[in-house]
Amino acid sequence: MTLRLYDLAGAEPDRRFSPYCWRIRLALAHKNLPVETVPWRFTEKAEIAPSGQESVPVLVDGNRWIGDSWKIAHYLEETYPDLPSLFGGPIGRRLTTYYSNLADSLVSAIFPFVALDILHHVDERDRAYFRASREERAGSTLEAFTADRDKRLPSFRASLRPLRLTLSAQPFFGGEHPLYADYAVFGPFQWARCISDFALLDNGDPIKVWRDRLLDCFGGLARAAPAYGV
Ligand SMILES: N[C@@H](CCC(=O)N[C@@H](CS)C(=O)NCC(=O)O)C(=O)O
Repeated sequence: MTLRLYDLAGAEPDRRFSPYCWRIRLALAHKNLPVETVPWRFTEKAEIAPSGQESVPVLVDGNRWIGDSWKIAHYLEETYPDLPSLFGGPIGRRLTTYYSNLADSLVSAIFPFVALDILHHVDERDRAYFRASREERAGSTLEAFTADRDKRLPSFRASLRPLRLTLSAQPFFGGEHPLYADYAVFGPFQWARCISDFALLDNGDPIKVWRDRLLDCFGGLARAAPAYGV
């Protein structure tokens, strides 16, 4: 049976821009599991109510509804143990907790660069909700929040040093081949390029080289999505 994934979409139904959904899109591809993605908007809470939560990704597998990217990754590993492992074994699974948390922090670090670009892409129905909820979180207007992003870019790039050093030494966090740790960290960078023409990464940065490698995985699944050339 084909799985169903509720996936955040903008005004254009094929502009998919959730950092958390991208992790799961690649995790499903890693396990060779076919999936039907359903474009979902922020305010369509009723559609995912059976999952018991108000955010995506939400995966539907038969009569099971699973929400939260980390829980979904575990669900996939436990339910489909004979398909390629997302973690590379029990120790890898523990280590991946760190990458998942790191990826969540990256979402927070990247948000002040792309917040206004997101507003410009969200569906009309979501616009007021997105602005109000994110401005409350930011404590300012989205315009003020993103205004000095050029000035903040060098320190953001410098903060990525541990990722850069790792990816200078090996093609993926998983080693020679990508694992869930790669998909988790890739999510925020893919989110940014799907929604914003702001160049977060410098050309030649090993992180960008790794990101582009992941864009080409699974027949170019992530590269095929509408995005900016940054
Ligand atoms: N911890 C969750 C976070 C999911 C999340 O925050 N998703 C966002 C989209 S990127 C969302 O659906 N937000 C709903 C809202 O803001 O109302 C996960 O890992 O799945």
